[in-house]
Amino acid sequence: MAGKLKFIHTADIHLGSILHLSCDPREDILDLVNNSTYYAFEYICSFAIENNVDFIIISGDLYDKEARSVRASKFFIEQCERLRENNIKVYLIYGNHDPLTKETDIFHMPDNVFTFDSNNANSIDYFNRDGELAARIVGQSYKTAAESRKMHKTYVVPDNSVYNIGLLHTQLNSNNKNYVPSTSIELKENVNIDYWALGHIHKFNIVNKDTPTIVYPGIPQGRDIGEEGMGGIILAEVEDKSLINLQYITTSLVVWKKVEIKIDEDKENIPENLSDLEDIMLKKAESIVEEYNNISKINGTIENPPLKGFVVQWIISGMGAINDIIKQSRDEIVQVLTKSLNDKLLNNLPFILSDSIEFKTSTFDLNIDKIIAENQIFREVDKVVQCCFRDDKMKMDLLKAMGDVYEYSDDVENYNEQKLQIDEKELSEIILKARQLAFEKLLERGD
Ligand SMILES: [Mn+2]
Repeated sequence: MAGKLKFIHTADIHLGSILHLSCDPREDILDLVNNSTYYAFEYICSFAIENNVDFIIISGDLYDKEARSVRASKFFIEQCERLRENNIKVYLIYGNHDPLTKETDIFHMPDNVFTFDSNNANSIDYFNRDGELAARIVGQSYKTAAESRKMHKTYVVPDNSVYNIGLLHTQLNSNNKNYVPSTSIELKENVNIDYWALGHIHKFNIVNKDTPTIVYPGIPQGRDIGEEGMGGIILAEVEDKSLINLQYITTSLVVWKKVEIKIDEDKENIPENLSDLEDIMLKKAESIVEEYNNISKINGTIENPPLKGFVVQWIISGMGAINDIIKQSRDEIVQVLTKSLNDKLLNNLPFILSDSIEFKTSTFDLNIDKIIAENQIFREVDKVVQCCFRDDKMKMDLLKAMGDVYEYSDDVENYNEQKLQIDEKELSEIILKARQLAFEKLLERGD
């Protein structure tokens, strides 16, 4: 039936990038660290075949680097061959991480793969398996890593007699002009487009539910703690030119998770030593797995979700006497505790990999507002802290004092790989942590 259509919308696969762990991973986990982005894409293709979709659209950043690796290119082609055997087409634009600078590919692309040009926007007709015109796909690739062209304004389709899909790698509704600046209003102005398949933002987001549907699928496999949570793709179904189903399908093999434990939250169970603390962490790990099992039961449509495990970054905070133990040998405790947790949790399915443990505990009840109000010395320290927040020059001096390894940046896409990035939020956290440390030291002195 001409009016029926089923497709997958994905983006930001970043083939070839590895998982950026803080720890040295155990050998049996190395394969996942190096290959999860590949496995996630392989899963997407298997899912497409099992669900008999018409086509897959990829809205940019298929590859991680401008210099596409030979291995990633070969892998992509092999997967597309599988799709070809199953009569599934692939429509693809390139983004800021894999711009189309040269018009040549390293290998021959199979004939079921359609790549959009970087000079002009093009519209491609999709004919379904009965040979009927069933959709049009319009798109344009990046030519360079930064693109200020408002490509979407040149997306033209002849009419709205079929379902029209626009592929756009864009930073929507933002002041940043480097990534095809667009607004929801501009997208809606193109009345012939029914579905805007966006890419670039690595988080799943339905920007507009009604027509036109505007969606970011997010990254299928997160690569660091900044890409926390279950990554996935969109499965869309269309009947008689209207979207009848839009489903988020999780595709991550490894899920990143920040977990905070407040040691003074459960007053009956404040840990007295490291064994107590480890017990609390183990219980928490159990609840992560339980929560996941419950979710997959609810969404139980997929038989074999690819998830293998979680990478957890622990934050231990709150007040308790255990802080005296922690203070004395923080680094050694992190090492011993991490190893012990990994020995117990890394062999399970899904596994829990404890990647890092950060202690933010204190011995005293640091009611900071109260201390500042009551004591002149603390007030003076806080004045300096407040200056750091207000005075940009002081802030930058502070950053300089922390060492050359850091660089201030709030653009996650466009950074110097030689340096560690610090944004406003992290810098504020460091300043507040410094204040806490100073207060603790002062309180230790007693008077
Ligand atoms: Mn991306």
